[in-house]
Amino acid sequence: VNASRETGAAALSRREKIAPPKKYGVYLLNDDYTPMDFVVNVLTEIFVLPQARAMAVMLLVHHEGKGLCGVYTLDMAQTKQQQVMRRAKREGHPLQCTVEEV
Ligand code: TYC
Repeated sequence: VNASRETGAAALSRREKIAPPKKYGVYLLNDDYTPMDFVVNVLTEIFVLPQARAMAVMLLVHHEGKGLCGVYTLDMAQTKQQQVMRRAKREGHPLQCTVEEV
């Protein structure tokens, strides 16, 4: 965007015209088989939630069917989703994770 290394007013006014990157929510979906402690570990380790928040999100998904884990750029959201799905698959759990534009 600023490849010409322009500075000052020209660069600033150009930056002001760049739309902020779209944001994407990563959601966990409920199922009847994935253990609660596995979900809590996913939330603390992949989404870096404190233990109490991880427990709250896990229970919300358990009761409501779906819950927001975090909001990221598309790239980061897809990476988190991939990390969740790979870990679940590796451990033999059917946990599903979706990415949606916020
Ligand atoms: N419903 C699961 C159980 O009772 C727990 C669970 C919570 C599973 C959240 C998935 O995204 C999920 N063991």
